[in-house]
Amino acid sequence: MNKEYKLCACPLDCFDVCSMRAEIIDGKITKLEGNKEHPVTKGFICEKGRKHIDRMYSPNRIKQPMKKCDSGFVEITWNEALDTISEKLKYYIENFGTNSIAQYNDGGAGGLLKNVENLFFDYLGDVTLFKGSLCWGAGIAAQKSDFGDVKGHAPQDIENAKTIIIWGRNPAETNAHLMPFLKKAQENGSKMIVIDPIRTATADQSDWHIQLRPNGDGAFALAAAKYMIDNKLYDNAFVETLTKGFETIKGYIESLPYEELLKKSGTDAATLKNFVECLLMKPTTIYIGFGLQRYISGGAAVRAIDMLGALAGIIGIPGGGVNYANKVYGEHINWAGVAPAKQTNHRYVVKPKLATELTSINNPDVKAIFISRSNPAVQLPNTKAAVEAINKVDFKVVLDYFMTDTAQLADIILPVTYFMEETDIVYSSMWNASIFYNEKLVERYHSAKPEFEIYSELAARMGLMDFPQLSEEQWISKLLENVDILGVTLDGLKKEGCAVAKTAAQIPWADCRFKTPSGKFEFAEPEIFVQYMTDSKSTRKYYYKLLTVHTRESLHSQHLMDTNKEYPEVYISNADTDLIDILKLKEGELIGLENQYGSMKAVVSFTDKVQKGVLFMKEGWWRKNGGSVNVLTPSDISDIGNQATYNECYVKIVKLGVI
Ligand SMILES: Nc1nc2c(c(=O)[nH]1)N[C@H]1C(S)=C(S)[C@@H](COP(=O)(O)OP(=O)(O)OC[C@H]3O[C@@H](n4cnc5c(=O)[nH]c(N)nc54)[C@H](O)[C@@H]3O)O[C@H]1N2
Ligand SMILES: Nc1nc2c(c(=O)[nH]1)N[C@H]1C(S)=C(S)[C@@H](COP(=O)(O)OP(=O)(O)OC[C@H]3O[C@@H](n4cnc5c(=O)[nH]c(N)nc54)[C@H](O)[C@@H]3O)O[C@H]1N2
Ligand code: SF4
Ligand SMILES: [Mo]
Repeated sequence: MNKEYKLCACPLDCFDVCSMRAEIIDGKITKLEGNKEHPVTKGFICEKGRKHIDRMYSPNRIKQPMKKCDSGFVEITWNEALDTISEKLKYYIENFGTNSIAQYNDGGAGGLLKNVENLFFDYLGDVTLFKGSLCWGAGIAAQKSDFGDVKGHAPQDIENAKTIIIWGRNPAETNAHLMPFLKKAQENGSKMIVIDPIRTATADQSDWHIQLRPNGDGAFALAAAKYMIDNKLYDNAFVETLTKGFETIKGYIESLPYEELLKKSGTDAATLKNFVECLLMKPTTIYIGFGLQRYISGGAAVRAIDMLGALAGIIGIPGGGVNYANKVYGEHINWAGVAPAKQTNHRYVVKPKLATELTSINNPDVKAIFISRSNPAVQLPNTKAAVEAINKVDFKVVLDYFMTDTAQLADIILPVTYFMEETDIVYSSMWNASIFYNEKLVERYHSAKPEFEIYSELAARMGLMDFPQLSEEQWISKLLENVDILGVTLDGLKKEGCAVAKTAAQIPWADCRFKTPSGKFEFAEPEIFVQYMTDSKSTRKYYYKLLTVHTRESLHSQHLMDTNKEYPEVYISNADTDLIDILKLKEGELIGLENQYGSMKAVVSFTDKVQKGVLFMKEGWWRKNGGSVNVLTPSDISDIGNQATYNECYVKIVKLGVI
């Protein structure tokens, strides 16, 4: 028996990106556990991490490329699959131009070499790509406007904070390794406040849960700013020397009536006063999540919170910061060194609007679409229309491990390798500055191939002579050529398995050199906040507000594949007495949810975690299990950043079987 241990990292689209230790017996992974030596993830992995073994060895994985025929999918050889794809591409390009080819992907796996697929399309020419975000776009655009970039404090720095504000974020479910840092800070006397319309598992661990109305955050932050300005409580030194645009925003905020702001946020004057007092118990750190920016005014909400950070003078100090995400490595990857000589000029469809825009772009129409590292048939908003739009495309290629709802739409499915079957670099955390060398640990499953190999073979078939034909080791060393600036070397990574960027700012903006055009923190112009002052009810047709949240059981749709429940739960406030007294809804009852985008069935679960009129559901349910909640969500975008607005969702509750 040959037994060995190797390090690897979990590449799921999760804040944590855990360092793991794999036990390998006779070439088979027998156990995955946390690497105790890692400074952030410290030896603990979640259930999804442990499930990697089952998923990698699952008999349900796709073994061979598959082609859709009248009778369903049939297995074909790689040669047949790649020949068919290249012939189709050549035909479409010749007859309709390169713009008729579209590429859609997302964060389904965090490997560096996964992105070689993007390069293929750059070499192909001016194709159709997707811009905007299902995830974090409004907040990213907001922080770029205010600070010039998106930087987070090192995870450990939270322990320096006296006050911790977790705003629209639910780390107990989505960022498990933030929780021990929070707990330690609380044990040392820090006060933790959670602002969320749902009393989440994180709120349960807080010292104070402020339950705002959904989308009440911008108004609440403006009210807090007004309170600080009116009472001259703001950090004058910071504002005077390090900010731009204060006088204009001050005049606007002074003109806003408290009553209206408090009404819109669903809170009261005492809460506001108490909140500002806590905010000023410095150092204070704010952690913003992604739920609160999935609204039309999502960018404005984040800009209002950034503004509070500036007014409170908590920027650039230990235990401070307005943390949204942490972009460390991306800009240092040497894509320029492998890019095609000719600059490409792609055509873009706004990703959250795929449902309505994919079919409306023409000259040329999209004839072929490649979908990878994503499950848009479940995860895109307005999925009924999105699936129809994807179905209208002549030729669809999906790269995945499993027969997902999206793979079902494909004409050809290409099976990809699991991360333990390939060598790659992983640095996909949106929170900590870790980077990992993931060595190939086991043989590939049947005929599965890594993306870089698939696209290298396609490039050769397409006659893209300049496309770099490199081995995975060569790709990695080429792409990491410039990361030594972060104190990381490939040799060191190979030896140690992981590293943390040394020069990545532990305390962002401590040097007071913001990356905005003015070099200062830039307050938003009043116009961006005006939407809080206009009544959005006119566009609202249905009464119940439906929020969707991420859940610890699954990374989006991935781990809900094997759920044996027939329908998802919808959580309904037990303060909604009309539903109980008049509609006679009962716990466990199957009901219908409906709006202008679609309808679905869900099982009633009453809860005291939300206020009257607010429902919530977990995202990621497959169609075979009654999903996806996205049949009900709008394909609109936020004010800035082209962000999907999943939480702008109102529904009607339908009692089934009753007319
Ligand atoms: N286990 C697990 N972990 C994950 C993921 C997963 O699917 N599963 N997904 C990963 C990804 S891709 C992402 S983007 C992150 C997301 O991480 P989070 O941002 O932590 O999670 P979300 O569930 O998107 O939203 C966070 C909270 O926003 C709240 N919210 C909704 N509307 C409002 C509002 O108007 N105001 C306020 N204040 N709060 C509001 C929701 O109630 C929810 O509790 O998690 C990552 N981690
Ligand atoms: N209603 C609602 N909808 C949401 C959200 C919400 O809060 N509410 N959240 C949104 C957010 S934040 C995000 S980030 C998106 C996520 O949207 P997606 O990224 O589309 O979601 P996943 O379900 O993670 O799908 C990833 C797919 O990639 C596959 N995969 C994994 N590894 C690899 C690989 O190495 N190569 C290839 N080719 N495929 C691989 C998996 O098997 C899986 O099918 O969903 C969004 N959708
Ligand atoms: S899903 Fe997140 S918490 Fe779980 S093992 Fe992977 S990185 Fe760690
Ligand atoms: Mo996300």
